[in-house]
Amino acid sequence: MRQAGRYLPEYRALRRTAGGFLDFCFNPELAVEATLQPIRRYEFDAAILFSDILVVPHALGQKVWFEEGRGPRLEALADAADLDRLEGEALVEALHPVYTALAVLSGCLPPETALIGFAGAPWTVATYMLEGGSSRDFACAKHWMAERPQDFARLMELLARATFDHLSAQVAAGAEVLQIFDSWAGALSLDDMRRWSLEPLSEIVRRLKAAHPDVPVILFPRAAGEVYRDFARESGADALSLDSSVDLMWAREELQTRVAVQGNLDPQTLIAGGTRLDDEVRRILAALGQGPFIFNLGHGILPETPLENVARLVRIVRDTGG
Ligand code: 1CP
Repeated sequence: MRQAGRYLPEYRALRRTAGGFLDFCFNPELAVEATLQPIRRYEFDAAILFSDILVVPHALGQKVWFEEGRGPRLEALADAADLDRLEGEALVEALHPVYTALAVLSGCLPPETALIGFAGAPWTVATYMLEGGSSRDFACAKHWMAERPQDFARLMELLARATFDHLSAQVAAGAEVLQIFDSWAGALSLDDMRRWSLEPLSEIVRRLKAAHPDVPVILFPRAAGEVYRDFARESGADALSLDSSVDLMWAREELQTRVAVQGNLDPQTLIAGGTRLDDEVRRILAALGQGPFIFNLGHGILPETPLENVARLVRIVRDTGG
């Protein structure tokens, strides 16, 4: 999940020099440095590009900014006229600093460290565009889905194309693996999850596989519950990222027989540390370590995570998992 984040003192120092968060994301030199910081400290097996899922709405022409302590803010889309103003054609041009950062990274990371590019899934990005920021109930997004189905479908199509274009350009710039975050998949009913998370993501994977057959794609339909099984069967993804609620034995039988799985340590357990952390890591490795598996957290690392617990985690995984 998020590696650089706010738990590293060197990240917080860099962040102070960067100005606004989007200026940070669009400054290739700083984005490269933020990507490399956790790799230098912990020698993880993979580096995830420092960027954000909300660079896409920004590149489409929506106003996006980040407020200290409040997270992302957007000028929410109000009607079809706002949709008409979004500009999909200029996306890749607008995001070229992101691709510059990837090109630099692919030249300077050690060959054994995989470089992961990413994007938000259409549904998750749409929630921010329609709500104007984070949300607890997704009332505006669900209102569009139910009351203005044609406009909603048009937005989702625009985002599916934008997601594909952005990911494809990341591969051209040097990304070796792609991950798509559907962080709010779990807010949908099971039917809507299939329609608005699984379907668009499967179509994006199909197009990515046609364009870049050798680039593995990881999907993270967070809190998708039993729909994870449909993702394993139908999405065409190489790997699924599991949130912390997914049962390990169920994942082994229903998912890992078809795709690689990634996850799913609870970020709170990493904060707790000690033998509780050791036991939980060993439990995850015992359940999933025999099949195709990427050790990871079940969601983003929290800012208050003690640095020594991360070092401890890496040590146990390497000692236990080989
Ligand atoms: O570790 C890294 O820094 C990797 C880059 C990365 C990634 C993969 C960032 C940097 N953000 C993301 C993905 C992301 N961004 C997701 C999907 C994964 C997830 O569920 O966490 C989402 C939903 C966002 C949107 C976003 N951006 C939020 C979440 C708000 C909410 O609704 O809960 C926040 C707080 C941001 C800002 C952000 N993005 C990244 C960082 C390091 C930060 C913190 C900014 C800071 O320095 O203050």
